[in-house]
Amino acid sequence: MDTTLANILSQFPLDGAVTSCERYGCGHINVTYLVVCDTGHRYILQKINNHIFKNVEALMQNICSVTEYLRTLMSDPRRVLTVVRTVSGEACYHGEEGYWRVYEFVEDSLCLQQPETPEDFYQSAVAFGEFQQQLTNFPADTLSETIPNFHNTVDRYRIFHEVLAADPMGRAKDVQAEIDFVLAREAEAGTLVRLLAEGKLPLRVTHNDTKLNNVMLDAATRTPLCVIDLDTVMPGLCAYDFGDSIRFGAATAAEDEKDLSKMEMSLELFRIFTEGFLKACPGLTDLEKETLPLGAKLMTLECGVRFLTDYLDGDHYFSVHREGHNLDRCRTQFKLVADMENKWDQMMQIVSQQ
Ligand code: ADP
Ligand code: GN1
Ligand code: MG
Repeated sequence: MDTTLANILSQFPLDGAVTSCERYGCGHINVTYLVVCDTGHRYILQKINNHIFKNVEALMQNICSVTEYLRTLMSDPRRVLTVVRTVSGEACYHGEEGYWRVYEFVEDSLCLQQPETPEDFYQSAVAFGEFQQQLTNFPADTLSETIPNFHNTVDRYRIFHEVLAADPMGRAKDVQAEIDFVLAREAEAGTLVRLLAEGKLPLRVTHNDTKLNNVMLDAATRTPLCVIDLDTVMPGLCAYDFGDSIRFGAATAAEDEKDLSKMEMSLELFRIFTEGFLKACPGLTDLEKETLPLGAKLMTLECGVRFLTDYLDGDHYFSVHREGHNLDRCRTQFKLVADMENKWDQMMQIVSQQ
């Protein structure tokens, strides 16, 4: 094993000697490794992306306080993500090599990129709905905003306009159709932000990155174990969590699929997710419920705008694995938005029937 990784791992009180440490998972933000010890004990090691998360101490503080809170509600240790503190008791190790943290590996679990069955998606809805429900009484004002304005779609547009005006890579001329798509929806994009500012929607503690691959299911029962990737847990709107789940999980193709004819939003998956989420998270206000379809549309639009912005800017934010990767991602998101616009009446009907 790499001596740098060995040195980093020596900062943590692991159960046994490390036998391997390999890159793992499909996240876009952190660098993730699977660590195996000679005792068979497994861990997740992550290099935290401190370009994106400017205050890593505050971020780890958020994660520790949320997981400690959730642990008081749960008896099974696999039902909450577990931070392994360093030998000196810190929530992460900070050295020349950056910021690193270790989690217990959630064993006998599944982490899916796409639902294998509709039931898997239903169970992920239960996981994210329960997560939000369990944090209803968590003191939101003790959490730091790990990325300010994370789902502030108006601010995402502001950044898009800035990058478009600068056009540092000279790429704008090739993506006029995508730019027009964004501009045509600018007025509507601010709706949730406005309803929040007007006090019409309540601020809750939300996950803010509710992709299907941020939930762990029990491999045997295929029911929820826990929600992971807690870097963006902070105050937010219910529609953000609902919406981001639909964006990723109700899509009929991968986020970076090149063949756009494969990409649609499945109304059946939308219905299934809505059912599971609302069952696990009752007590939403009427307006919160009513704005869930809008959450799906705006989270998808926002994500597409972020991919397009990063493409125009030279691919600094999201990990890219091929040329045009962010542009491909942006196109799938816009295809999904257009599909949601076509299916809008049915989406509203499904939510109102719950
Ligand atoms: P990113 O922010 O880069 O998406 P994640 O925290 O989501 O990073 O981790 C990336 C992937 O690593 C996850 O999608 C999952 O497959 C795996 N993973 C992360 N934490 C755990 C864990 N505690 N147990 C098992 N797998 C995990
Ligand atoms: C990133 O960390 P990961 O891969 O789960 C991003 C999300 C995007 C998502 C798009 C902190 O999520 O906001 O929706 O990629 N996370 C951050 O796949 O920016
Ligand atoms: Mg993730």
